[in-house]
Amino acid sequence: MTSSYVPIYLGDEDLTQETRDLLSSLPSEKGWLVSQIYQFEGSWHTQGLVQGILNCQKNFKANDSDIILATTPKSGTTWLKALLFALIHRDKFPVSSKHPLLATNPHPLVPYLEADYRVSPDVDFSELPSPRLMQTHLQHHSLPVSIKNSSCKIVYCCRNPKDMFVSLWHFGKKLAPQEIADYPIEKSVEAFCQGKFIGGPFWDHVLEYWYESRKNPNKVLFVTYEELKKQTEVEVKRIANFIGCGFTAEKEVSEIVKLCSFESLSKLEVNRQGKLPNGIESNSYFRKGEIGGWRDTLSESLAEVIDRTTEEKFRGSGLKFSC
Ligand code: PAP
Repeated sequence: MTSSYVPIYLGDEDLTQETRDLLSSLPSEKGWLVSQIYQFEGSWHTQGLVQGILNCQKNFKANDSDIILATTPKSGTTWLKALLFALIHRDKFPVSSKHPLLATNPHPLVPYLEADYRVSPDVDFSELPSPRLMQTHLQHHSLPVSIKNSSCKIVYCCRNPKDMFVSLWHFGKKLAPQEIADYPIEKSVEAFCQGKFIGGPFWDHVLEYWYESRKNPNKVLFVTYEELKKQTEVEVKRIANFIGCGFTAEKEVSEIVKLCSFESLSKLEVNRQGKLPNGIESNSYFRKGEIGGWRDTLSESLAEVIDRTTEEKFRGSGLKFSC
């Protein structure tokens, strides 16, 4: 089903004059997912998100103890929000029938920086329990300066581009106005490979965090959806050690992994029904949760187009996706 709904944080109302002036100087494109996108600091965004990014860059002050989850869209954000929330707060919220993740979708539990700054330029995160956990889709070079200059930690997660594209494709079809929902998949793949979609280009996003994680492994942890899926407990322990809350009991690890699994979360009433505060249906964030699911949607020739782009962009980086 399609709707003409645009999530609040992508909306184009109430832009400041400063943002309007900036937008008029930026390259812009019509296209896939939303009617107009703008290239700001090398990445493509809606007008509303440009406003949110500017507010965030200006007003967000990171604390040394903060944990920032950075992801490319549709690459495991919901899953990692759940895992990180459960890990960080496991003393306060041990896994039990009263765990907040059983009653609340992971998204409202973890602020989304540039979207929250879009909705309210003076949003205040000082009330969040320490260590504060927040999420962003920003490229590394666009992060607020205090994230880069403080000792806060960045957990980065990306996913193989074909599954990421397909996940975004289905999400977009559910949310976008009719004329955009009918956008041909061939043109969407083309836009994806040119990087011209919300949050794109994919490869530049991944490479920046990849190199940062190698340069500064205590600051940036590089995680992939595929590794997290294949060896969840190993990866969750690696993440826990990185953010300074390593495990002593194996049972705790398996309980958290189970609580946050696709199978558990997607069955919960709270994730099957209703809408999130951003206006998006909760179940939009739980589709298949698989590796290699792109085969149901992409023809071999379109998959090859994405593979060729990946090969070109990742050449010499040491990075590879195997599916
Ligand atoms: P976002 O960046 O817009 O917040 P994000 O959560 O990264 O979205 O992506 C949603 C994808 O993660 C969906 O993938 P699919 O379309 O290929 O199915 C969704 O199913 C998957 N997902 C959500 N929760 C989990 C989970 N607990 N475990 C594994 N995959 C998950």
